[in-house]
Amino acid sequence: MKLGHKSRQSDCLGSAVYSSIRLAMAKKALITGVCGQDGAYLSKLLLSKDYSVHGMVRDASSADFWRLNELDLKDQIIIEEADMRDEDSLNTLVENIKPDEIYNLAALSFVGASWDTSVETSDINAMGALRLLNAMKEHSPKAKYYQASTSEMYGNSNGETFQDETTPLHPRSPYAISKLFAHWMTINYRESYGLYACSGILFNHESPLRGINFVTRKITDGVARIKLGLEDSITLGNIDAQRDWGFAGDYVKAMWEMLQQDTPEDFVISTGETHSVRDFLQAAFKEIAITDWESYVQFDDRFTRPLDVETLCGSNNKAQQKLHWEPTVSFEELVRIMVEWDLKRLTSAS
Ligand code: G4F
Repeated sequence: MKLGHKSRQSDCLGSAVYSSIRLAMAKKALITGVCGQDGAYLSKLLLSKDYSVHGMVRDASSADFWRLNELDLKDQIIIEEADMRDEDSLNTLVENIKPDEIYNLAALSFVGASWDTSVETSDINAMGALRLLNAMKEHSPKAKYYQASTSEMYGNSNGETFQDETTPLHPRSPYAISKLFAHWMTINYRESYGLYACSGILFNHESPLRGINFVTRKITDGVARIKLGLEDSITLGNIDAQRDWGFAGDYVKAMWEMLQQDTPEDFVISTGETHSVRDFLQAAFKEIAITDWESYVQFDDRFTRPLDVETLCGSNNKAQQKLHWEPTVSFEELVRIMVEWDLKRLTSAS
């Protein structure tokens, strides 16, 4: 008995030592915006690769960890407090962690709200990225930096069918302009200081972890509520807008790949297919066997924007060639996954 106990104890000691050696040797990643959709999927990916993941939040006592809890990750992440608006907090954070990789995902990301929050949006998305780049340059210049850039930067792209890394940028919202600043600062710091800093120009990417104010989740949640008799319609704005929608779980793999290259470069990440909000509605209602979906959809001007981007469709050729990355979830599968998840969630809540 005793021997067994001793041996279990030494096993425990052995595994504790092994764990701390592993932790000391593990690559350290800092993720800003860890509580968002991409932060959660990226954490999952990095943990599966044995990274030690430091997730930055502004205030741990009020942060909403539902996505990390949904993926059962919360206890595996080292939660760090800092604020994209506070230079000192970012300097201290980067100096203390000395991360190998920094993923800047923190942003006010809802385009529609950015006209009303233009100053805060610029402070967090644009100046925040600059503050973080400065912190990295000062305290961890060998780190690799990923900037979450966006297809919103293209605007209407003068009728070009596909947008790629060379397409001219013409942003149409305060959000897109704030991201454009961060995008160019990332390029500038790479060229000026030789930092490993790059941007992923990600087209729309969705999942069950998407916030409810984005059109895809609003639709799948609404469709599930209609199916369960909780609501009788969905109210939307411009349903003729077209987007290139992929699965967020695929897109975080591209972020990681970008930081594993020999030289830092910017990449478009997209599916290469575009669909209208109408198409999304039709596909989502099809999942609950409703074909006359128009009778369940209402229009309200409150959900339109002063300026909208009409069509986005990205060419992912460069990512395919250099990162060997391609999307694995089709448009129809994505819609199905999201509707099924919302149905399950609402059924178990009732
Ligand atoms: O889902 P959305 O709000 O996404 P949007 O504006 O394309 O931006 C998303 O993708 C970007 C990447 O390209 C990210 F950078 C950004 O942070 C965000 O993740 O709206 C999609 C389209 C728009 O044209 C919008 O006008 O749907 C239209 N729409 C129609 N009715 C609506 C609604 N959008 C929302 N959110 N709510 C509606 O009721």
